[in-house]
Amino acid sequence: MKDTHWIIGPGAIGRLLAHSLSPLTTTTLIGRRALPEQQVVTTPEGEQRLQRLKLYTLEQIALKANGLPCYVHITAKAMAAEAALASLADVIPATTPLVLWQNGFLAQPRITQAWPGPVLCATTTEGAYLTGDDGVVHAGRGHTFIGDLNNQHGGLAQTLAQTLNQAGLAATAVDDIRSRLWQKLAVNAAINPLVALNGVRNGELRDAAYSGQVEAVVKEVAAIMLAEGIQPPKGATDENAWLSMVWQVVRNTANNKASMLQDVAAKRPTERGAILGPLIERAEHHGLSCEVLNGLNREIEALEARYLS
Ligand code: KPL
Repeated sequence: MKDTHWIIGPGAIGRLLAHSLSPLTTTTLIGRRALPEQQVVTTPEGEQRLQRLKLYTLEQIALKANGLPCYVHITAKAMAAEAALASLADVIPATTPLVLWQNGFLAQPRITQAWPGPVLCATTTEGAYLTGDDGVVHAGRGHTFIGDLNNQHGGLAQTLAQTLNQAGLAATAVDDIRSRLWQKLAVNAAINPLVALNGVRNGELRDAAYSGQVEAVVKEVAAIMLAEGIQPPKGATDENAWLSMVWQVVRNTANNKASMLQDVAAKRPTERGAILGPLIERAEHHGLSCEVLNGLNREIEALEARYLS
């Protein structure tokens, strides 16, 4: 029997997953509003593929779903992940494996603690963006790491990684997903708020006007990571390792409009609560200075208030 995957959150990663998994699994993409079933994915090589996806709204899924899912992928944004799960909680058994695809470190520990079934977390460098209600561009191939915060579901993570690999999305099951989520969060904290506040692409952070601010954020982040026992990917523990990792991502993504900049431009709530929130909370817990992070959080909050109110 084919695996059954439900994906809740038809954003860029949700649709990329649906396009990739649909040919080899029974996949349903679930959103709040109806979307056209004919969907186009543009591959990193520029080829356009038309595919009929199974798309349901939250109201339809309870009535129309034929069988229960083997996995529920939650690809809604960090602030919406718990609400997305709550909207399915009466439809799926509480033993259903979940896969959380959020940035930051907010939804993951909360859902891991609250959900009785297995909760896998995924962190991905796949690049994708939407081009409207019926299109997603797979802008760059990346890699996805999968694991659970308590290292209890290694076999399940392996099985899912195998399925993703077969679907054309490179994936590896890991036993250090917590560190990997924090490492990504550290990079996001150094890049996203500054580019969102200044309306610049990632590469512009190298300009003299911003580079000092990047360094000031990384200084606070590095101290928090040290206190939390999170090492930068290359294994060093000094501040320079975090800084060089951030500059490397800035270089690699120089032309990107970071997700927080895109959120601000589209007048959507940002992921500041999932990115800056856990860092500030941990800094306060360890009695560390987080003036710069707090300042950025307040500025983004004020910016959001101008368009959300
Ligand atoms: O993950 C990203 C994002 O945009 O959220 C970075 C690494 C900053 C690349 O743009």
